[in-house]
Amino acid sequence: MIAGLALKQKAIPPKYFYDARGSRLFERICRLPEYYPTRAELALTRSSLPAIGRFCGRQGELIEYGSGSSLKTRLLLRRLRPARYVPVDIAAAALARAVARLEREFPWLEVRAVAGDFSRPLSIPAFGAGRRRVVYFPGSTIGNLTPEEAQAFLRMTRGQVGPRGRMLVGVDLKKDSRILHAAYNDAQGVTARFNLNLLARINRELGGSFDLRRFAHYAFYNAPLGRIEMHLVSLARQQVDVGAHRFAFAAGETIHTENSYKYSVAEFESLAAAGGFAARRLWLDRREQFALFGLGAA
Ligand code: AVJ
Repeated sequence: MIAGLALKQKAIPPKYFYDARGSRLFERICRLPEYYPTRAELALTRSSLPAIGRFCGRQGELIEYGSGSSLKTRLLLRRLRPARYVPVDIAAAALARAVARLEREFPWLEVRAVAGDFSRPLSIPAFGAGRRRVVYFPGSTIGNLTPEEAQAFLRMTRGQVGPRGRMLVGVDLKKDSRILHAAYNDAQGVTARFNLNLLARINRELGGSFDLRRFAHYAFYNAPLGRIEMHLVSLARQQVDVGAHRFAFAAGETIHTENSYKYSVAEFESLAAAGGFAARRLWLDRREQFALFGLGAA
């Protein structure tokens, strides 16, 4: 985190959004009228569940990059009845809560949680040789990675699932920039609080002296790069201490806190191919705002 604040373009990786307060704020974002991805993905998952079930098969191993707290996950668990479920999440608290709930709801399911950063190589213990491994990566969190990072990540996942394996990945599609802008600048200001919470977290955990009233949320669609960018703008010339480090901010200078890449179907299909996968299935919501790709070995 400190290293990012020392960069020419100050930056903090989005994984630091998800402390307990950040995770709660994100759950509120998912219910906002402007933030369509969660509802779109849930609707298409519901309506395509039989086809998704046929594509993935049953009694295999389901690995999810995310805590597994979502309704989508529970729909999949009921349909796929995996022999083992492995949720992987950096937010240990959210993960523990989700696992406790899943174990109550699915007493027949073996749950093996992994608290870790899925953008890094993960060692997931092998499970039943004959069983198919399915990786589930919902929510368009793949959008936090640059296309180069996403390609490397897909290649790593291809290695993990093997030639018989499958991957289900949720991808937010390119669309009218006004819809995208509104989704990251909601009228209630929840996304702004989610973004600013990063500074409160630094103050709490690293002894920072950020005055949140002197920073503002700023999110826009960068069309040439095909991504939403979130920033925190310094509203004045100021100095901030973080532990023994002092950082100077000019008025208008920003901290880059998140990228959320958007893809066309064709763009994501070629990214998947570069990662060693073939896009074998495609499920879209009614408004074609969000896609779930079913990937298999190329
Ligand atoms: C969880 C990364 C998919 O980029 O849309 C929501 C996070 N950031 N509002 C996204 C987020 C601002 C979200 N992902």
